[in-house]
Amino acid sequence: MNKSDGCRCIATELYGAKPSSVVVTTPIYYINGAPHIGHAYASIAADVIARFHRLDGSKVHLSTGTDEHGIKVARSAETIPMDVQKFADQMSDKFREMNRAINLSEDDFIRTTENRHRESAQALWKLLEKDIYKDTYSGWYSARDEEYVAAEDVVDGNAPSGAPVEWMEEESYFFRLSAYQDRLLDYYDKHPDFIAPPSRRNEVINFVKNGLRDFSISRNKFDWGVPVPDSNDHVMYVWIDALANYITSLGFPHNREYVSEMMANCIHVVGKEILRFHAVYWPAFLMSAGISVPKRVFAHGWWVSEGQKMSKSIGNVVDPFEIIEKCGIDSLRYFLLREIRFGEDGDFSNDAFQRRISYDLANDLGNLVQRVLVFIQKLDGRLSVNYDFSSEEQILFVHARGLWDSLRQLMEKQDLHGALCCIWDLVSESNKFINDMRPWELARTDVRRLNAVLTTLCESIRAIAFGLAPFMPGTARKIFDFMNVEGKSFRELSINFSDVRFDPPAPLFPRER
Ligand code: ME8
Repeated sequence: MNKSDGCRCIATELYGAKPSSVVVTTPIYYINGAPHIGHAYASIAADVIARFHRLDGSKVHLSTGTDEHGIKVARSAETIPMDVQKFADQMSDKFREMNRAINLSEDDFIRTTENRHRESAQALWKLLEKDIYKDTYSGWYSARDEEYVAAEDVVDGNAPSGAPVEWMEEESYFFRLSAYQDRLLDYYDKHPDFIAPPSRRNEVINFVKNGLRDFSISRNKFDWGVPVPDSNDHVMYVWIDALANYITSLGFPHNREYVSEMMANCIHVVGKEILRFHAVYWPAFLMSAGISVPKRVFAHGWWVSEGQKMSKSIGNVVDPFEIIEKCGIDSLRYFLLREIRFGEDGDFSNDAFQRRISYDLANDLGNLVQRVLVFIQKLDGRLSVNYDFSSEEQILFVHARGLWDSLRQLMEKQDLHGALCCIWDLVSESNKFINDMRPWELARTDVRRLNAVLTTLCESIRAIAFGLAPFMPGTARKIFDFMNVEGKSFRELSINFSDVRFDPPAPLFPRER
């Protein structure tokens, strides 16, 4: 490695600017209960995707919020009893609190009871009117799922999800979904990456191939919802209202061209149970309204707790606030995204969580940073300029410099788990490099070589911290602070380690709190 391409690597050169727009969304959550680990998971995943693209130079809009209408919420308020709007205000605040606790970098928090949203949902309805007609609905409804259930799917009075159903008979507006079957199939065919992970694609295609029925999109025996335009006695079905949040957040009904352009760059992160709403109903609505269909709907899996479905009656609901208080948010973010592939189901077990914290975080990453920075303290916190790199060092340099490109490829597919594994490969290689290079011996025998070894390790740690920044923003920041580059953004970070005054490090992951 020569002087010009030695350790003076400039992040912006390495990582390249990629100015494009990316919209990332979380589901908007029902407010009938307090936020739990499942909500935190979906939002953390969306946050990582958003942060990654921001660091990669894109203009990002991350939206989240609360889904406040519908029978489920109205009934929850009734049982307290409490005014439903007041109930909504209180519960929505709990989700804002969760966002602060999980370090969500949202650009917008949207509540479906806001005026801007009512305006947007009603404007969307007007655009759909050519596909809307009035008829009478009679059939089964599951309030817990806020979903109509086909008669053949009702078993012993329950929906496939296990939720009880109730018979409904009322005048209703219908959306002509049946007219979109071919267009949807054509769309899936031409956009093979629209539904992710790929394993979920066939499930949706088969559902659509089995035939789409028009479905009811209003209620008239109930008023906790967005009023249907030009109708005195109907409110919108909560899912039309809810899905519209994504365009409300982009400014709809104003500036429709911009909204449509942004939707084409949109990645929806949703749980697998609501994939159908996002990959079938939502694109049909958008096609009908003349707005672009999102780029991707990523369906993530479900967490259970200690092997069992989380439920209040079992008392095994994982409370994100408690874990964050005890172990810190970055540990939780890491565990959720590392423990399972994004898209698969997971089991939140305390043992597995503790194992990840002590092996991956404290031992592998924490010790790497600690060992290197403690060594540098032995050199009075400074490295001398040294471009005399051995082939072992050059190999590690190349790995470190290639990290972001590898992450970019994985993050294109929202492979968050793969990205963390890729970062940990570099962590392991760096730890192995320390063991092979034996800096403790070099400190006695060859200080010049010691400088080269430590410089290489700093470059590797810098790349690790940069890669970790979307996943564990607090930890990445701490590492950069130890390296005394406070105030510089990760992208600007220009490395000449001989200019850096290193501070004595504190442990990255203190074992007890
Ligand atoms: O469905 N494991 O809201 P919701 C993993 N308002 N993720 C989980 C989870 C678990 N055990 N439990 C919940 C709604 N989630 C609608 C959405 S969007 C326009 C409207 C996550 O409060 C998962 O992302 O039931 C799921 O899709 C979301 O929370 C559902 O939240």
